[in-house]
Amino acid sequence: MRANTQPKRGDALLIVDMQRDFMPGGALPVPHADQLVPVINRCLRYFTERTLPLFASRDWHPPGHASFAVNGGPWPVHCVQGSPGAEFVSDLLLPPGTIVVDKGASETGEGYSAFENPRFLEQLHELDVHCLWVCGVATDYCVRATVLDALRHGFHVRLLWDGVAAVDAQPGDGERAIEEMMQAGAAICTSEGIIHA
Ligand code: VGL
Ligand code: ZN
Repeated sequence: MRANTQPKRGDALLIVDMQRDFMPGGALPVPHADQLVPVINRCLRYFTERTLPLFASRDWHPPGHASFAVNGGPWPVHCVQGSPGAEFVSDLLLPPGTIVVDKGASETGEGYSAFENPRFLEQLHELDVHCLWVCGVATDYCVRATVLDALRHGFHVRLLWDGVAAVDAQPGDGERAIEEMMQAGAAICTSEGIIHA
């Protein structure tokens, strides 16, 4: 099941939505999301040392976002633009060159996929990226939507199995999302596989 090869030229790391509101105690907590931080930091260091591109997506909603329960949507208010909950987790060691991809920034649209921001695809092309290594939250929402879009756009995807966490609103949602991403062509790998191979 594992497909570990080392990140190389043409590869980039994408960290999905590692923001305070998605951590335990936040507005829309993803169980165990805080435990991803050391894993993702190790990946960040690996990519940084090899000067490979780093992207960090950010859920970045206006107060009137359609996904909020107060506006008729499924979620509590979370990741409101400029609010403390929308900040990246402070112990995530994002280097200055990290490219931030905001999504969900208009009132309509679900805002799950980083490809909803058209700049993301342009930047991937500009930097000659062909393969995305993906980690972050949530496996069953933004990670899933972003990975499926990346595959549709023709990118290779390596999902960092130990670098993602799921909401699991229904038990098994995260596992089913991983299965779906694999069926669509994503390879599953681990941070251990990158660092110790
Ligand atoms: C997300 C639900 C609502 C995510 C964002 O980052 O997976 N999930 N907004
Ligand atoms: Zn959201």
